[in-house]
Amino acid sequence: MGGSDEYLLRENFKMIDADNSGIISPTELQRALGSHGLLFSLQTISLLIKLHSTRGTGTLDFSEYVSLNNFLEKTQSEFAKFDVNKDGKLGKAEVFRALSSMGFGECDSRAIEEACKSFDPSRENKIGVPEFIALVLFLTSAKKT
Ligand SMILES: [Ca+2]
Ligand SMILES: [Ca+2]
Repeated sequence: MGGSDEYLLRENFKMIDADNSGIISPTELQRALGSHGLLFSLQTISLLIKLHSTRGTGTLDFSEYVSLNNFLEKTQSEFAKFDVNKDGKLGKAEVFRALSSMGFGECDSRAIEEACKSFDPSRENKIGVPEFIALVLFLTSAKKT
């Protein structure tokens, strides 16, 4: 991570930490991601925090935020790489390819298919970025338990 990256991350952290408490709460994170078009339920936000918080407090300090930010950037860039027609959606085949490139290839394909279905709110066999992130989160937490 370069110096300017760290500066930017610190600025972002301060912006998200609306009440200046030095930590990011679930609602602060939900609001910040929502303003970037990433709308998540508080349940998904809690999972997102849980998987990146080493302190287990349900909140994020700066280093935990950096780890969460890396996860979001990596997941979004994988999404973009596999969204060949750039419509902001991944079809089922593209989701499978993206997931296996992210190391979920060994997951049971039926389990992935079921998960795809449950993260496909419009039932058109396509998911957008927030659903894809939620799906990766779900698979990551399933892998850990
Ligand atoms: Ca705060
Ligand atoms: Ca697409």
